[in-house]
Amino acid sequence: MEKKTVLITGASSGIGEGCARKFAMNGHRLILNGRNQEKLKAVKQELEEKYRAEVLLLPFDVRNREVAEAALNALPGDWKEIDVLINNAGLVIGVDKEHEGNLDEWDVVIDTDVKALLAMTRLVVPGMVERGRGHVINMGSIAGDYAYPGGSVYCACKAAVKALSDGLRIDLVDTPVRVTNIKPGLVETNFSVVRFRGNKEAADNVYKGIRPLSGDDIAEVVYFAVAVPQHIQIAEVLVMPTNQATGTIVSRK
Ligand code: 8X3
Repeated sequence: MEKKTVLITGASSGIGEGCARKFAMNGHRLILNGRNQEKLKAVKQELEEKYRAEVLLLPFDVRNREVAEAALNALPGDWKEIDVLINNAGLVIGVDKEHEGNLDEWDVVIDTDVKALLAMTRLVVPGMVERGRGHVINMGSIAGDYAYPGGSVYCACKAAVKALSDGLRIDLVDTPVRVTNIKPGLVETNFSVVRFRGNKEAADNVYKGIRPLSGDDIAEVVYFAVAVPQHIQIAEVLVMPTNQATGTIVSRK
């Protein structure tokens, strides 16, 4: 695969960091977005030292549309020519029932998982269409396939990611730009720590007795979808641990 410019949101940890590593080790150049500047710097340093990767940092909160637009406009020279947009930034806070949860927290979740993904798409994809090349990877989830207890808002957001991916693929059908929705099951990252509001023990329990996937495992799938020849569009991938079958059916030893 020829060298690509890859923009990853939420790249300071987990799946985003895994994607950064995978693309860096294969000689691509990276624009890494995230809120935590220190963590982003550490990722950049690692990728530069290990893989001599070219890495540019764009530290901002994806929920802030104006800042996102200004940051993208300020990209130097041909760094503006983004070939791959990985809309990875996402989170959930809490496992509350739909009729009991905190609406302010849900605003954060919906703004990040849905509205920011849409805003980044709106900012980056017109250039892809103009240049006649590009690939949007949206990080969906098994949670978008069926709702589960305590997950209704998150599940709704990931169902929205599926609809946005399908809709974008329809809107781009007469262009060379490809759209892929990756839907992971259990992946051990900081995701559950945030979901359980910092309760590490509750977060660890999610992955107890099963070998979960890692951010690097998901990065393999993302990379595959990008690396296949241009006439192949991997539309959707549902990927989970071998001992997981659905969002709620898991065998633990
Ligand atoms: C996160 C996976 O299993 O918590 O998208 O819904 S799960």
